[in-house]
Amino acid sequence: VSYLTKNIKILGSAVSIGQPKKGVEHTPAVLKIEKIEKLIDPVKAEWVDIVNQPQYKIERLRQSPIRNLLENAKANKRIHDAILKYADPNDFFLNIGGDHSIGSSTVTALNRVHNENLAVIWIDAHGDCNTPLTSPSGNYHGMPLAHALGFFKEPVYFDWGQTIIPITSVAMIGIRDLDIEEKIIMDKEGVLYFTMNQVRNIGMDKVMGEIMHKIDPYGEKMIHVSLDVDGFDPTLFPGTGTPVPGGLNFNDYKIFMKHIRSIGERFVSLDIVEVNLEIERNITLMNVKELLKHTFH
Ligand code: 4U7
Ligand code: MN
Ligand code: MN
Ligand code: MN
Repeated sequence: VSYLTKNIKILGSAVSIGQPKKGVEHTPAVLKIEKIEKLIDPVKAEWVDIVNQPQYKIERLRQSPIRNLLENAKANKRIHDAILKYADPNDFFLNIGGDHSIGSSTVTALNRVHNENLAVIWIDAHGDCNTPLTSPSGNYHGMPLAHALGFFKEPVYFDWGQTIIPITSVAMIGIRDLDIEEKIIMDKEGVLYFTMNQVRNIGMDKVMGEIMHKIDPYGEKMIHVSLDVDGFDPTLFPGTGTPVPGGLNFNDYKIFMKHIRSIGERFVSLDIVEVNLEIERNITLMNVKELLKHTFH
């Protein structure tokens, strides 16, 4: 059975506090005006809600190595609670960001929805595995995977009972910009990642074969894809806050989707994040729609 037979619930996460560039919080509203649900499936796809971030002002004095720690924690709690409220294990759940700071709550909440049986494929130019102590920027969007994997804890602020994703259930594709200390953590903890060079050398087909074998050896896990559009080449998605040259193209994505399609109804959810239409609108919006076509048709 295909995931395409399911109802598709779309949640917007209008969040930009995970990084300093404004604009990315408006993407859910723009995509709602553009009626992407019609493009996805005129009958089975619908928006359930758009979660807004709390009021904030850029900190003048940092109280934590995480910029806007409290606001990030609040935004993530709202998203976490919205997913537990709206997500049904029988539906497909689509999260529209927002910056990638929402990834820690989408992944952990969906893991709860699916009885702690979620495996995650994280498409990104970056590792998103900084801890507050290694982060060169203090921007939480560079830390959500580290958080979801339990590489650090913020129990006082992120008090929504984050369930930790086992490291054996996670794989990354498209990596080409890791910070030095971030890479040390990833290698020490044994994060499975495929760099852009590896994708070019062995091809997406082989990459996905190895990933599925590693994260879901018995073919029983529910699969979530967290897709940071900066994993793609910036010529395709120029509207993103942290572009890095030399990324994925739509041919790679087609091969990726061929593998995802073969897991059928166990493909349960997708994040699309880091789309900033105020940085560039025409090409980026066109390719967001292209991405949705390749994913849902
Ligand atoms: B994204 C960075 F230092 N590693 O931590 C950091 F290079 O969600 C970038 O993948 C993080 O876009 C990018 O700030 C986070 C930086
Ligand atoms: Mn990211
Ligand atoms: Mn990124
Ligand atoms: Mn980014």
